[in-house]
Amino acid sequence: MSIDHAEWAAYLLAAVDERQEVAAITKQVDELSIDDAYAVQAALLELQLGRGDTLAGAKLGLTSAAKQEQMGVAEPVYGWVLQSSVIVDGEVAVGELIHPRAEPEVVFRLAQDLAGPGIGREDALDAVEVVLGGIEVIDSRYEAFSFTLPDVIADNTSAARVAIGAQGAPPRSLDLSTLGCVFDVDGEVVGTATGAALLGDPAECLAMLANHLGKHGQKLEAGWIVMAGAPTDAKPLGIGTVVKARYSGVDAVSLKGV
Ligand code: 0L1
Ligand code: MG
Repeated sequence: MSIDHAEWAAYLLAAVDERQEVAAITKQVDELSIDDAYAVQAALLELQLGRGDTLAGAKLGLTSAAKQEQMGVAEPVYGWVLQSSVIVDGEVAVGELIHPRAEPEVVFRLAQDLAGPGIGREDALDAVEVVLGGIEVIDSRYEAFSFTLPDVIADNTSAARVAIGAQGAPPRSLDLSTLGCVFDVDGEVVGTATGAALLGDPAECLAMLANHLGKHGQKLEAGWIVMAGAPTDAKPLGIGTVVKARYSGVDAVSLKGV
């Protein structure tokens, strides 16, 4: 039976709107291919843009062993960052979400468009204006935060909110594979990693995303932010929880659940 991409996109958007977890798509269909999953993701984006939202950038997820092990999924995934998801004030309204988790992110802001195929690490770095620290709030729309690879792709890779540090650094002023990250929850260190956790180098993640989009005739655009993925696992974010991601060479980011 063929997959109705628009129907499943509406199903996921209703879960977002109603703040209600829903059964994974793969529990309800015979097969959800990776291509179908990205088509559902595209249909979901179309619905969100149709409501007046705009694109702030793109993201990778599951680019570190820590995240792949946490979620039981062994491949990187790609998604979109909506302007409405970008947090500007250091607080996240937990009641707007289902079961949010927070995770540190290495973030690129692009000075130039970047279009695959054939993009390597150096091409990717050429397109970057600045490297920033971030925290992503993910919020799977699926029951118990549990899914297969195609499910999480359809669900725009659990994207929900992102906060970005004020001051970053030019990409070639940093050794991205030794860029340090310490993740705190309520003042306690819960995770540590270096940029090498992200496919050996976060710039490789950026190149991978540009090449993935190139296969679909799409590109990363100047001015966008791109999240390279979380180098540590994600932690639950409740009301009153304060999470902080500290980085070597770029500003720290804090977020409080309210
Ligand atoms: O953790 C998850 O929900 C898996 C999807 C990828 C999310 C991410 O790493 O940004
Ligand atoms: Mg993430």
